[in-house]
Amino acid sequence: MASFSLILIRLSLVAVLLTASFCQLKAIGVREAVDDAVGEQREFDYFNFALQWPGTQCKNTRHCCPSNGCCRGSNAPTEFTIHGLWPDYNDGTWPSCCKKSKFDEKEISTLLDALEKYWPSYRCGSTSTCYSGEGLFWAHEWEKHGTCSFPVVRDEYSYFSTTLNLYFKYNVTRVLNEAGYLPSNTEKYPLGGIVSAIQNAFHATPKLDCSKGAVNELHLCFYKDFKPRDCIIERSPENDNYFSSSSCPKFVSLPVYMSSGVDDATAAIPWILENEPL
Ligand code: U2P
Repeated sequence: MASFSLILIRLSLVAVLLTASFCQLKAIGVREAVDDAVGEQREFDYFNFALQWPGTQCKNTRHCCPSNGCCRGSNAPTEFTIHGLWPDYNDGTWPSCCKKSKFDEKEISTLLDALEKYWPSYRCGSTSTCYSGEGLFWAHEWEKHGTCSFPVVRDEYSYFSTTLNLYFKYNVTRVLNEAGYLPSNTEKYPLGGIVSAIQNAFHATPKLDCSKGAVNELHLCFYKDFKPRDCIIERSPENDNYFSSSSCPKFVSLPVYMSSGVDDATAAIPWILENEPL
């Protein structure tokens, strides 16, 4: 009888030990699955190429520093510049911070001149990144969006060179200028006319965003093979249920860039604020 009880106790001990190790294994498995889920978001559906209009971006510049594109005086941008190439989903959402790939400026050293000119930041200070803490505007765009453009764009260099190539191939500023939409602080242009000019040139519908009636951003959209496609537009009754632009009225302005009065941004500027958030 005593030996029978001993066997029972031993069996229970083995059962307890087995259950404990099973639970431990399961816990590890769950943590790994969660980690995997963070790294592996569903593949994106299309590219949203976001361009910024400097005249609007620089209207409210209060802080200057060498890295702020608004503070370049006569060298400031006068054409649309790049905000980012964003892999998006058709349902209006987007993946972000997909692969743990820290931004490394050395990888794009040959592109830096072009990036300074065509992909400037319009803020002072650093911006949050997914993996490098605070960093450059480019670090933010690569880590948040670029890492999600896999498998079409596979590395940092390709992300920036592909985006620059798109920028040169689809020259939105030239199309608008040729259609008579020139930067002006007095004119208002029909939103429908601007959209039509882009549609005629690229055979796809862009999306515009405005700030206080001024064009702030213009987005072009592309299939994964970089053929133009329509952007996803939230239709609004104010715009005759036609051209979206969540934030644009029927008539919009394209403000002229106004220099912040600083020709040499490295000169003594009393209001440098390096940590202004994006
Ligand atoms: O539109 C406001 C901010 O939301 C982010 N955004 C918007 C649309 C989209 O398709 N993907 C996307 O990320 C942008 O954030 P950012 O890249 O500037 O961090 C945009 O500024």
